[in-house]
Amino acid sequence: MSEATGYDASHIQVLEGLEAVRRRPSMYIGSTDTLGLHHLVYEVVDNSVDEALGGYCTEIDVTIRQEGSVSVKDNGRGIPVDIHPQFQRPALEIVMTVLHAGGKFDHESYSVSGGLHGVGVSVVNALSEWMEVEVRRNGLVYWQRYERGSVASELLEKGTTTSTGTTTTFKPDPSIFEETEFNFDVLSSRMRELAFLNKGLTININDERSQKENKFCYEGGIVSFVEYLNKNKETLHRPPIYFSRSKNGTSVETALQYNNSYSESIFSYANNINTREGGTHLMGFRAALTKTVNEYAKANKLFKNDGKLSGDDLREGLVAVISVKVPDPQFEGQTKTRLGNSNIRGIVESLVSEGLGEYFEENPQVAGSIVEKAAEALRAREAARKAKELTRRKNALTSGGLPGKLADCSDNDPSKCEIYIVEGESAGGSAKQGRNRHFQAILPLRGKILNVERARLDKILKNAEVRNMIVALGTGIGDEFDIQKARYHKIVIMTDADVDGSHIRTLLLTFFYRYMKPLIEAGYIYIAQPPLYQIKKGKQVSYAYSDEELNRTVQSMAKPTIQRYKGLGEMNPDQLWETTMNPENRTLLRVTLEDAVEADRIFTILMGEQVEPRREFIETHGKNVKNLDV
Ligand code: 0RA
Repeated sequence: MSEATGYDASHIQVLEGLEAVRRRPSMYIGSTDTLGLHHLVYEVVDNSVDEALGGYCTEIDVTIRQEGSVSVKDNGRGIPVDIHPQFQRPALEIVMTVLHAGGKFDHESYSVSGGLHGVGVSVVNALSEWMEVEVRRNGLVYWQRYERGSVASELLEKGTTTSTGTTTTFKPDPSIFEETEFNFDVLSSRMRELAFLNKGLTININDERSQKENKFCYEGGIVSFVEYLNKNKETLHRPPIYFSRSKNGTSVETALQYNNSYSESIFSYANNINTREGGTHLMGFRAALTKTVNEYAKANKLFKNDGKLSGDDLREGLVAVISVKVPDPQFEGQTKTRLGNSNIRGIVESLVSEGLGEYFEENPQVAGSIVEKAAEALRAREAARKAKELTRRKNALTSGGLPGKLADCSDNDPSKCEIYIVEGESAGGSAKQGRNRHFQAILPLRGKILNVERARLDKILKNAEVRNMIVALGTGIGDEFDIQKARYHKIVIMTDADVDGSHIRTLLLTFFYRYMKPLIEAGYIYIAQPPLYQIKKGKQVSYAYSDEELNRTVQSMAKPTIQRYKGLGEMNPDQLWETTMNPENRTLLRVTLEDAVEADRIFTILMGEQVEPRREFIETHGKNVKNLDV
């Protein structure tokens, strides 16, 4: 290869660098599944966002092309194209083909780096069947093409221009990725998030396959983000509390607003990366919130009987976005989404305390209502503690007596065990008869479980169906929740394929999301897929799980009789086993938490107090109930 293209030894090394990326892609982008695939786009967009952070770029266009490639265009300064003194090649080529070369230019400002991001655009190049970059700079349009990370054309001049910027187009290599189809909604959510986090930046996303498009630009930045998260909630104060401060090269931006719900939604970011596992910035924020409110309440004699508000009390109904920019972020944890820099905790704590303290002095009414709300939460938590102790004494929520309605399995190894949570006693009966009792347990639910979105934990724990479920799962709940104690690693929700069934399923998912989120994150929660139709002709019986499948089957059988299943109860135990429970034949949908922001909003819409947004949501999404990436 070096002979044909005339490259010297330094280039061979370059190619070896990117070869390593192709040999072990997961080391650089986390995985080669659909998650890793979408990270390629984030990596390229991050570079343009960096240019925007520097104040040089105001607009980014992301386009998903028909052929499966993605283009990212920005109106920044354009990647430099002059000859790099060390490599004697154009700087652009070095950025694209040398591992970690991206950060060697400019970067007086800190960039989005660390975690899965910040690995450099050369990694994307290495994992692409081809990549083409157009740079508009110095009045000229430059262009270069690469294939699987290697230079495929010299840097060419393709004409003149009056604008500046960079356009990167790449097609992921199907020999590397298990899945190469981009999902518009997934990319769109991340673009919206980036637009919220970078006030005033316009991000357009356009899907040429489906003609879908979105334009995101928020002059309010994370204040708009909090308003978006609270859109369908009743808020305690308006507008959200906001402040932005910096210290020792670290900047902290925070927006927060209380609503009248009982759950907490804090989204934390470090250098534009969603730190799902939290970290030192989140700890600093929490400590500052608790400290500042307590200090304010004490100084203004707002406590009736010398109480002290806990962090939990203060986070009830809190929606907050905290975004920090850190010079050298260390990302830790299983998914590399926990900020580890230990000095950040103190910096964030002191900046948030200052910002919040000043806000309270200037807005005593808001401060007063926050204290009052937290005091009410404190009283409720006391009541909940008593309720929990009561149930614990009855041995109901921890180990010991399993619920009578549970038909447990005989195996004791949780990793091999499944529990089916089944709607209705009759379907529960069929499931008990049809199951493989070795590894499948059945818990029938009578009627609807409580809507946990509209109740506090104390009330939730009074609900017998919920209690049965907690006991059967074995994990405990609230501060006692422990995933290690899970008695089953597959928890399968099995409900009827009708409106009631989908309501019960949503109630259960809301419960898991709000109170047992680690089960979702661990991938333990599944949705059973019972068939919608039985198709029969003489002795030949088959099942269809969708209308399309029904049509296909009917065409191949000619005049069969079709039975539409209205509920699980219409299937006998054998049929239920064959179609829905037998691991050989069944399909289970695994519930994932791809997009926590959307999940939070969706549960609020579906289960919150306001009726109108819920109706709207069901009307627009009703046809897509199969998509359970909540
Ligand atoms: C370093 C220096 C300069 C521009 C960039 C990086 C740059 C990189 C990317 C990646 C995507 N879009 C980008 N836009 C710009 C230019 C420095 C100068 O002009 O003095």
